Parts: sequence; structure tokens; C-alpha cells
Amino acid sequence: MTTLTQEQIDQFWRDGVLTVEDAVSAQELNALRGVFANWVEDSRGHEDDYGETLDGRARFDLEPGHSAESPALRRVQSPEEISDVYADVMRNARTVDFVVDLIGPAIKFHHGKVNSKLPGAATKVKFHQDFPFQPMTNDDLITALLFVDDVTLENGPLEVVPGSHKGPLYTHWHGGKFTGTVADEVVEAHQDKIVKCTGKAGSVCLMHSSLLHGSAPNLSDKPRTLYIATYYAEDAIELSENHLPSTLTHELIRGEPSGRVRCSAFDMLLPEKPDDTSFFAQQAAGEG
Ligand SMILES: O=C(O)CCC(=O)C(=O)O
Repeated sequence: MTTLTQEQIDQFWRDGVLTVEDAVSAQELNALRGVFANWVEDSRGHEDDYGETLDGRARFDLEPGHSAESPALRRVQSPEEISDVYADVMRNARTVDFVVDLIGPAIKFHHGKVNSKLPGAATKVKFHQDFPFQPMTNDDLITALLFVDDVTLENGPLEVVPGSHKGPLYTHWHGGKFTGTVADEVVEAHQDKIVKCTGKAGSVCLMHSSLLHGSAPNLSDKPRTLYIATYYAEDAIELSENHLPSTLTHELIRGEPSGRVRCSAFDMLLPEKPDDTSFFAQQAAGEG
């Protein structure tokens, strides 16, 4: 028995992306929102990135231009480590059932983060694929982007290129630097295929790790908050240092350990971990 229908499962493998409503309960959604609202309030008291994660990098990432009056908290790294609400959703929400239907039965946790676009903040995400940031022996690796707010055409929705997970892995290295983006020509070549993923709060967008995606700034007066958790098949092993390590990394979320490793064939340059708080700085450093 699966939670997703066969049609939804087929759609995911065909398009590399699937949005499903009601991935969390109303209670879970309210709790996620409440915790995040407190983090935004706290951010008003800071001028620079702050907090600390397992590898010493900051936990709370502020968009340039952030101020007490106009907070622009754009990222909370590994929220599950500091919030039972986020840890519980990561382990137990319906999202987990969906991911099990796609790459289960046994799945592990790779990393988690909140990406936020507060009204007035310029936060954008340049087009990239996730796999080149986090190569594993096989690509059964799913990014689950949970809509903590309603996501509309105006508030900076995720933009994806359906089917691109079946295409090449593009280089994210430019001018000798890992910029965490694909070349402008790659985006231009796919321009007419870009689809915006909108939906009501509580929906989840499940994305294959090789799918081309990005997102534009929030042009509305409503926030756009995503809780993003990445899961992988238990028989995949990481090939580079985890770029967002936490005490929960590699936790077995469902199923049993198999003692096996499965490999798929691919060829790519290894990524570089950001020195700064997150990939937002890597992407910005690659500009110009
Ligand atoms: O926040 C977004 O719109 C996209 C998130 C994303 O692609 C990422 O954080 O890797």
C-alpha cells in the first residue's frame, strides 16, 4: 500500500518533480510557523549571521540589507537540531511516507534547512541541481520542500525544469570556483520550459536531486517560507563531505539497514563546501 497514487509516482519519475497537498497536519503547520516567527523576531537583534552549527558555521543566515526594522532572515541551517517541532516533522510528517513510496522502503536523512523570503528581502536562488552539491553513490536522493506559507506566483515560488533530471549533470564550477550555479547559457536554453511550483501552505514539492531549479525574489507583501528536508535511499553512501552536517545527518528515518551499497554511473567535479554560512554566499560570490 502506498500513500501516493501510481499516477503521482509515475509523474515524479517522468517530471522529476511532484507537488502534493496536505503533507503536514494543520497543527504541525501552525507549530512550524510559530517557531519560525520567533526566529525572525530574534534576528532583529543581529547585524551579522549568528548561531553555530556542527561544523562551526553560522546557523542563521541574513540577507545583505537585513535590519531590525526590516528583517531579512533568509536561511536557518539544520532547524531540526534546535527545534523539536522541526525534528518531529522531518521524522514523522506525511512527507516521509511520500518519500518512502518513491525511494524506500529504507531512507535516511541528509540535511535540513529553512529557506525564507521575507517581504522586501531580495533573496533569490540561482538555477542549480542539488546532486552536484551532494554526490552519492546513487541518485535516489529527494529534496522535500514544504510550503510553510502559501506559495504564489508573486512571492518567489520554486521554479523547475520538468524532465531535466534525465539530462546531464551540469558543472557548477566557473572560473575555477564552485559557484553553486549552472552557467547562464544552461538557464537560457531551458527558459521556455520553466514551471513555477505554487500551492497552499502544507503542500510539499518533492524534487529529484538532478532537477534544474531556482527561484526569484519575493515581490509581494506576504512571506514565503519553505522547510526543506533532503532524504536518500539507505543504500546510497556520500561521496563528498556533507555541506550541512548536523547531529541528525545519516539518521535512518524508515526501514532497516541493508548493509549494501548501490551505485549508478555518473561523472562530475566534486563540490566545494561553502566557507560562509550557506550556498547563498557561494552563489553571490560567483556573480560578475
Ligand atoms: O528556496 C528556494 O526557492 C529554493 C531552495 C533551493 O534550491 C536550495 O536551497 O537548494
